[in-house]
Amino acid sequence: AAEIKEELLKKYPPKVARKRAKQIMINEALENETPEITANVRTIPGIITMRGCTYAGCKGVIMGPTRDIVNITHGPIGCGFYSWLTRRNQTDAYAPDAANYMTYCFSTDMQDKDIIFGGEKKLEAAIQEAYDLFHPKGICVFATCPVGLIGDDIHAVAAKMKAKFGDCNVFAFSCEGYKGVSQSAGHHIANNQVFKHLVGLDDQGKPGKYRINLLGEYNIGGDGFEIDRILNKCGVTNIATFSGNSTYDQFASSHTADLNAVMCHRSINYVADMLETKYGIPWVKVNFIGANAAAKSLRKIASYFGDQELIDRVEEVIAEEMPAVRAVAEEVRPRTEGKTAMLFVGGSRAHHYQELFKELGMKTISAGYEFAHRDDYEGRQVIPELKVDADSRNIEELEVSPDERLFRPRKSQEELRALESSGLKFKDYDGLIPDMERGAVVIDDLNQYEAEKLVELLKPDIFCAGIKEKFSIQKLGVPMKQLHSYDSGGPYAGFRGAINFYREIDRLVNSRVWGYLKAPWQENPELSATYVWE
Ligand code: CFM
Ligand code: HCA
Repeated sequence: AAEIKEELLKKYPPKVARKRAKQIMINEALENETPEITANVRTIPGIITMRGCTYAGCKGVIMGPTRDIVNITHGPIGCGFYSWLTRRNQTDAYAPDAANYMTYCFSTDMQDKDIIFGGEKKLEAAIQEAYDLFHPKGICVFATCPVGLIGDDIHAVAAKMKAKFGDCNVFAFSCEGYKGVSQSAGHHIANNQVFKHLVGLDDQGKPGKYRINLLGEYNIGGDGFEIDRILNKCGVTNIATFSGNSTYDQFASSHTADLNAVMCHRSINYVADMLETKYGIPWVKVNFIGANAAAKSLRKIASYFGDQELIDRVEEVIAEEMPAVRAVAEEVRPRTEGKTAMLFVGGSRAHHYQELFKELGMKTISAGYEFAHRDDYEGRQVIPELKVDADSRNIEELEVSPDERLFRPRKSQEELRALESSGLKFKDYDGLIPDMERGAVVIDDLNQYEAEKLVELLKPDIFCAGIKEKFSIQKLGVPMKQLHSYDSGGPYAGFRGAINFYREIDRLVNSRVWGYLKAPWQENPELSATYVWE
């Protein structure tokens, strides 16, 4: 395995190789010890990264899936267009009274003259137009790179319009693309503003006996619909999903839930902490990707509430759902057993999807995140030792204290301790590395060059990543599955999702079509355009 790392680094100039060496790790730790990896640092200039920008993380990822807030991109049109539903986040537009603005792409469409003379007037007019047309509950404004550079005060414009309307919550996000090292900074900026301007405004919330929020689930390919189906069946009420299939009112009443279940740790773990500090809601990590993982998560939620009625109901649901899942797994497994996978996705799927591959008897030989932090690799125990650098200091950390009116501990200290000693872990996430086999290659912020090299060296049966990687991998003769957009498939969460995934992976790893395909330059070497140094 060490040779693999050496091979990956061989072509780099020494300084680049030294930096990348800290982000490439062979999982060869001693027992009970997780090796350290460098993460959440700037991509080296010149490298073709898989990452996106801070604006993408804020507007596209976190706020994109909310249907009844008008999201206005203040910037050139490309930014708004790129972040317009490319993520395949779905919403239930048939819900009663559902206002759905997700099919629109709102942008101030900045031009050269706005860059020169300032864009605040144009932004004000855009907010007014959106209000007049739709009368939405909320309007959000997102800054793009040029807005940060010219210094438009988007927060002042938003505050002015909010005061003017009186019945529409207008707030803004300083999520200029260049602001952080990746999308991750954008998640934080988005979540902070939602927490400050929206959470806690509505004390009603849906009624129910077992009331939770689902944090870090974005309803890609309908994953959230399947999770909601399962929760409903168990009798668990989902007050708010952050932010798949979400609405303004869900966010506003999320502080009334009694438990936060955290799915994507990277994009939202700090919100779970803030909700606990301010309102007294404990949190647990869950994972609904993989049938066994989903069952485990349901049991975790049930054990938190501790009612025998719920515990029994969850077991009934699992017993009802599992036979169909097992039947497909058994059918497929003889064809998938022993095959190998590589997973390179943003911040949590590279970990979560390993569960599904395990259920197919497949081995994840290499994986990594585009932009997750060390705690997502090594576990939350490293958080106190994380280095604060100029880039992370740039992202606001909210100071949160118990709310005088709304803080209400959901369980007493003794109850929490009793639950912990019975095996339920709060605020806990061990990260990806401990779940991976020894000798597996863990790589942070993988790039185009390394992706191709890795496939050439380890020849996986399937490679999972995003749209930028898709075609270059297929040209190497290896099947490629997008784990961001799911190509056009999904859902893959929950029990029905597991069935969809088993069938899809069976088709992919057992189809020989990519192996037969030759890229034009493989058939006609004169097209390979090799640069010859004279
Ligand atoms: Fe969380 Fe996500 Fe992901 Fe993410 Fe993303 Fe995404 Fe992703 Mo693309 S919030 S970190 S910023 S699970 S958009 S729904 S698929 S990179 S692994
Ligand atoms: C983003 C969104 C993205 C991109 C996916 C991809 C998504 O990072 O801005 O590269 O295929 O999930 O749509 O992560």
